[in-house]
Amino acid sequence: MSETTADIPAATHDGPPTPARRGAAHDSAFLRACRHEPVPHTPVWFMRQAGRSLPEYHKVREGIPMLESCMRPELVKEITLQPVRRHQVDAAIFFSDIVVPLKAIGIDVEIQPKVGPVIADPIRTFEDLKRLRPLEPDDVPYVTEAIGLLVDELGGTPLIGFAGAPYTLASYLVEGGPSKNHENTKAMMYGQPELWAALVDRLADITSAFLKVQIEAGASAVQLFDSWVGSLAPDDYRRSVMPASAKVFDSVAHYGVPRIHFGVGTGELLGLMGQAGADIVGVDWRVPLNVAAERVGPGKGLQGNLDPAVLFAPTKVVETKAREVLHAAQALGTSGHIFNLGHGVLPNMDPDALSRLVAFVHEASAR
Ligand code: 1CP
Repeated sequence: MSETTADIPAATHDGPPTPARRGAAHDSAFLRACRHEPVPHTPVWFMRQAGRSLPEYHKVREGIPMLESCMRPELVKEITLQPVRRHQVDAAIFFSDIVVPLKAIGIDVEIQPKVGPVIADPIRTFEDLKRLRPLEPDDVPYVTEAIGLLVDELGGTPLIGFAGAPYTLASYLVEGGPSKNHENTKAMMYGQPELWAALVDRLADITSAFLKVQIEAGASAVQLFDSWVGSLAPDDYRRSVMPASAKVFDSVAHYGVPRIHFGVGTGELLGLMGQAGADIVGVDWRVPLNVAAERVGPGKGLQGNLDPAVLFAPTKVVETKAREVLHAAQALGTSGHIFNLGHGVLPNMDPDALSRLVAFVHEASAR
């Protein structure tokens, strides 16, 4: 990282008084680790910690469709805070979804229970691209409002904003929904490279705008989820995806907030994902962190990487495996590691196992 959150020039923000608000979290273990500064303990949070396995989440969401719930600031605040209260994690992740900006510009998308995002009219032609208009802050006023409420309430706990990366968003838009093999997406990428380049470039602009809204409203860090990019070979990633993801990282570089880049099954892409512009690279459970550190190279932090399925094993096993993660992270030196799962919390996970894991990581890494 070239800048720290302390260096954010106030003049670059014309929205709410963000640097001062973010300032409350400046000395948190999470932001210190992002800046490679000494930490009192390894910070920990979980991807998909909001929602999913928490009974209090299912209670407040009852009868409210997923995307509608993302548009209600008080509800978003409550759901974002639930895992912070319950697990004592070191960071909150904003409750939203990667398809929220697409819905906000008028794409007909729904999140179907137990399925995921479903797009009524997939994007397959240059004509279809016209539907992907730029995102303006006024398209997502509920995001700005919810983050304002949250930052006030979170105090010293940092809030992570996020967005879907161009490849992962493109996979939903082109396939029309979740897909195992991404055959239509790859057919476009290989067979119509100009259309593909135009698609991911538009998505880069939408994603950049969505992250900017969150940062200007007070998010302390951002994570770009390229969940499904692990299905690509490195050369294809470099040629067809990296320019669009790099555009996103560049567009928010001047804010000086840490930028995390995560994908699943991306062992072969870790170096390139760092080069795309991330300050911290998220690693799934397939690559030990000491190996990931070599692939990513010096100067970048790492986030991860306990296999989520380990949480279904007895506590002793969870602790042994968590200790192995902490041990492998020592390759990074004394800081620059954020403990997380190698992918999201699973819906049927025992919330108490997650709380125990947070306490264990704090205790085992206390310095
Ligand atoms: O901690 C949190 O849960 C924060 C909010 C959050 C985040 C960070 C949600 C709420 N979604 C996401 C990101 C997201 N959404 C990703 C990237 C992260 C990842 O890889 O897990 C992806 C790929 C999506 C798309 C999506 N939305 C899926 C995956 C479908 C597939 O292709 O397999 C699903 C199931 C959703 C719905 C969704 N989003 C969020 C929640 C809590 C849910 C479940 C819906 C519900 O509770 O009704």
